[in-house]
Amino acid sequence: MKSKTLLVLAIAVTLVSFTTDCSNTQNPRPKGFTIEKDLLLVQLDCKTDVDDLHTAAALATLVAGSDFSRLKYHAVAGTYGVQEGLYVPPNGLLQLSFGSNWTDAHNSSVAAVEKVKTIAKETLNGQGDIWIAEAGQSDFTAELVKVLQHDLPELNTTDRIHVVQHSDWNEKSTSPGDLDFVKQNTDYRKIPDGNAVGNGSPGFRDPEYTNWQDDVKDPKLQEIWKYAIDLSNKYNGKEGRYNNKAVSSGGLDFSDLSEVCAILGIADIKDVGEFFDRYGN
Ligand SMILES: [Ca+2]
Ligand SMILES: [Ca+2]
Repeated sequence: MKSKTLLVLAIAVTLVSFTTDCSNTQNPRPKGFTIEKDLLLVQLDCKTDVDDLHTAAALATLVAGSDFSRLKYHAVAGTYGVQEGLYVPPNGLLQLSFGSNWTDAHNSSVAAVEKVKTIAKETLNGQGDIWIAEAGQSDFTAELVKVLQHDLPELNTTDRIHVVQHSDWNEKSTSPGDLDFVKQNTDYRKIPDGNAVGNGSPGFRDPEYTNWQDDVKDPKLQEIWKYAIDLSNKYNGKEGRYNNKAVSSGGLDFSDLSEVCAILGIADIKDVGEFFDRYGN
């Protein structure tokens, strides 16, 4: 009896280690962001939801802290897809938040693809990877990947270009061909929606979070948040644009920052309050 039990145990142990081995070879640990050499691209559609403005302010807050002082990042505005409706011009806010470290794809998508391509190639040539937080749709990403493939035919884009998306709506508002292309040609990662708390992504939409002034002490960041909130109030629900209820009730919505958090390994942040507790300055 005893030896039978031992035999069963031995077989079980062998089976378990065999399965573990298999899963290790079939599903290697997904790549993570390497701050020394990788580049973060934050691509804001700004059409027609104003929440990208809050996302820009939250990104400025994050990079102002010491944790990410070495982060190489670049913001792109106007990376929308096929959705109808009016644009929310973020230029003044992005200038204030990032200086010249952003590109305007609304003004000229072709020129923007060329400019971001040059920035991306610098990272790729230095053996770094590109990480794209899609605050909007994937049309711009598709164009960017195509020009990189043209310039760097040896580049394995599914290994070196990572795309993070949190929104079904953003996917549905991408040109279907472009979405397929990006899914096939990049390391495409879909994460839970950052508009809700407790689903595995930080929940960064909070209609009741009106006391941000208490949590942002740095004068420059205060100026950025005030600008972002004033600008979002100016455009929210106007001339057919989406009416973001979190914004109209005086709260905050930087749901798209959930993707940046996934990329930077800080997706354990629970909500808006915890974000400001950690990075409010
Ligand atoms: Ca957006
Ligand atoms: Ca949102």
